[in-house]
Amino acid sequence: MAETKGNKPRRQRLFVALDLPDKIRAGVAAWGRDELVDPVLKPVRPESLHVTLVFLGHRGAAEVEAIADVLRETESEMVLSKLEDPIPMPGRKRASMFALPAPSPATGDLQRDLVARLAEEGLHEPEERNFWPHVTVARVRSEGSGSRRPAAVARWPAELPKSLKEPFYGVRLTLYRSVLQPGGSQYVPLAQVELPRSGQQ
Ligand code: 2AM
Repeated sequence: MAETKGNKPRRQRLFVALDLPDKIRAGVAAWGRDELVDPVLKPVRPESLHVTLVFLGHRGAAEVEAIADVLRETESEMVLSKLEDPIPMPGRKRASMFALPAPSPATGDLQRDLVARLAEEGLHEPEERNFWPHVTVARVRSEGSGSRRPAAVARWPAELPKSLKEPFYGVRLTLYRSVLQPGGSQYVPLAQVELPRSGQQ
């Protein structure tokens, strides 16, 4: 159950993300303006582009504070990452979203460390599936008339410019609250940690 109803405690939909540097976010947004143009696509807002590290689901206020504390105890340095060309998920046949894979051993290490520390505090149950770092850039609207099946995409997004495939550093961890809205979810930062440069902890 989400948000508030009657006297029920307010629960918030939470996730921890690695934020993209402004320059990368702006570059992906500019690419998206040219490429995420099929009318059945709903591009993710530029300010909402991120790599999800841990999806936490709906949590009460006390847990929000405890999760923020775990985040603040992160000892990782900034993590080297990179973006790859867009791919349809779960596959070409009936894509429900498009994502840019963001393969990075350092991001994987950071994700494992966060998951382990959250689990140790009883704040998260690790997922069975492997972590797949990616940036979701668009979701596909449903076919309509009550169907949940994604509509067919006629105009596929082309590859990224070379400049967007250069490695970059992920420099910030953010605990977000996701607020579901008709025009697309809005992500509200609740706690943030700047990751230090290598050798500057
Ligand atoms: P997605 O981009 O791959 O859809 C906010 O919704 C963020 O949490 C999104 O990045 C989304 O991933 C991720 N998310 C939503 N539901 C999730 C789930 N059940 N498991 C893992 N990640 C999820």
